[in-house]
Amino acid sequence: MTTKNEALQAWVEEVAQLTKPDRIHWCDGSDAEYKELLQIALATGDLIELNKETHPSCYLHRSHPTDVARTEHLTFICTQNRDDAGPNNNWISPAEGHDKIDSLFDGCMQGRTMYVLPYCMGPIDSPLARCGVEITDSLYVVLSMRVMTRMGKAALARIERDGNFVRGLHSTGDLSPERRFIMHFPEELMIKSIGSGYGGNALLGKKCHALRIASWQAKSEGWLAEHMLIVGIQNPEGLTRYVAAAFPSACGKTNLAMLIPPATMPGWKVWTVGDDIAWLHLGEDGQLWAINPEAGFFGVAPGTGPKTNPTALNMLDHDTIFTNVGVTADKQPWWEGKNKSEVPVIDWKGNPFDPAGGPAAHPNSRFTVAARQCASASERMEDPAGVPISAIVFGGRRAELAPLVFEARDWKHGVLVGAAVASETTAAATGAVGVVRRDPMAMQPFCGYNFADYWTHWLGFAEKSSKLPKVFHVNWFRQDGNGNFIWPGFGENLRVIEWILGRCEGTANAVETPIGYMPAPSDLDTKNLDIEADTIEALLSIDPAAWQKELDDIRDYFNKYGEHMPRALWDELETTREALEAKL
Ligand code: GTP
Ligand code: SPV
Ligand code: MN
Repeated sequence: MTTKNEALQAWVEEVAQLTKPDRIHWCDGSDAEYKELLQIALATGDLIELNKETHPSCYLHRSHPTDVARTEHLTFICTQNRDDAGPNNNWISPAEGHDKIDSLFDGCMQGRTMYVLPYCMGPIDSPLARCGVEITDSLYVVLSMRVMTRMGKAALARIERDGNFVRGLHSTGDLSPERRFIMHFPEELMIKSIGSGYGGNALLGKKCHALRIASWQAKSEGWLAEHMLIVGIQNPEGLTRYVAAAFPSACGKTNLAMLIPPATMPGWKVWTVGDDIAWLHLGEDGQLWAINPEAGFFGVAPGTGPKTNPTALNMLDHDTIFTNVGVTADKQPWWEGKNKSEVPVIDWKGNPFDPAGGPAAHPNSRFTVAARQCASASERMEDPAGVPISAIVFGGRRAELAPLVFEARDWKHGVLVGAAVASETTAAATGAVGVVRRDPMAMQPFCGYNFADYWTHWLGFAEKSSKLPKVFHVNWFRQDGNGNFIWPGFGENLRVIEWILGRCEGTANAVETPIGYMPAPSDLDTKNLDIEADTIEALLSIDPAAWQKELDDIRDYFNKYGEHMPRALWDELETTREALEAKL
């Protein structure tokens, strides 16, 4: 199979000349092809078959031990003007970038097969969907992209019809961190990634295309590409409202997207539309409409258990690829928090498990599974128009400071609330874990251009519509002095969502505070919730002195963006500061 699209044909030939593969395989995405590639992956050891009885068609992949998370210091945005990439990105010029990375691609596929993967991000018949082609020499990437995107024939047909597509070139190279780069050329709609086989570095449809390149396109075309889950919340009266929420990596998006209402909240239902990425467009009705560009979930395994996320656990017992989890004696996948009755005997590196040597599953071990396997999958997951968003929720992992929930005064204040998100770092990226860093809109690793221009773009929506969603901030991760979470989280988070939707409908009460509107303890539904009154009090109060320090930190951070900073954000910060000072 080759293509009628001459630009694509020419690019594939050009890449083959550079990388010198033994064979070229154009993927059609069919079941027969999947079976054939799976057999090769099992023979090469790229995949290991798990227990056929308990986990039919489930496989384990072990990545190189130095290649288990995104590597942000090796990720670049290559634009003509350095300013366009902004202080939030690593930058080198496109010419230098191509030079540097092409020298690593030279001959890197010798003796290997080069796979050409046409894929579509978003429902194949959606005008909001976009296509790409990834060229890779990794079978793990091929098999994962088939789950995570609409990959194959239909995508190629769309590319041949519309003409445009994002180009992604990937090779695992020699896996050496010294020769690992993930480069983006937004002006050319191109991605080049070498030296890593890990998810976010290698499955180019996901963070590289659907966030970094798409955010760049979204800016010039008037839409938003965001690191957000999309979830439908159905109340006991049967009314469903959709919420989009941006939390940094490993801070609870998949869990909220698949939340199981607590037994104490009968009649509520939760419908999953997406768990990681949302593309948002203003509809003709003035509302913000969201599609999930992905077709699968690449979720964090540790902590996924029968109490925390049974919906996820239940979809993982067939047709799933696991990456870097442990294994039990009878070859079942295992990770910390999965359940208490099974025990791991092999760790994520493939060695006999020794509890003294760390966890059995890598803290950033993951599952890759088709969205249709999710019991709470929304019937509108495939809707070409997407779903209308009532509320945008920002959040972070903050042991201190940030209350359980607050509401922005209006859209512009909401942009400040998003731009001011900070969160403790997690195992989703290499580097220290548990350090608070600024992560605006949960997009620090993913915004493909200057954050200040991005905030200007966000602010601009205020002029385009009067029906924008309300904006909120949540924190499920407040801790007591002993490091215990004081909010039960998971299913109980629905109580906070209930208040949020009540605010959107105009039925829930709030008190005005310097940082925005907050529920008084009596405004939050805590019926049958086993929690002390003073814990609720602590979760719903703010410390003005600590917040003043936080505002200083936000100011210092914004100063890095110099002339690019939109005036309106400084004004919002000043309004907040004045309100706080009045309380001190
Ligand atoms: P990425 O896929 O990296 O973007 O992560 P994510 O935002 O989807 O995070 P996910 O839902 O996978 O959660 C990450 C970790 O946080 C898991 O170990 C969860 O068990 C834990 N977690 C999620 N929600 C909560 C919560 O409400 N409270 C607490 N304490 N932990 C939570
Ligand atoms: C994240 O780190 O936010 C993820 C996993 O969702 S990755 O695809 O590796 O980016
Ligand atoms: Mn993510």
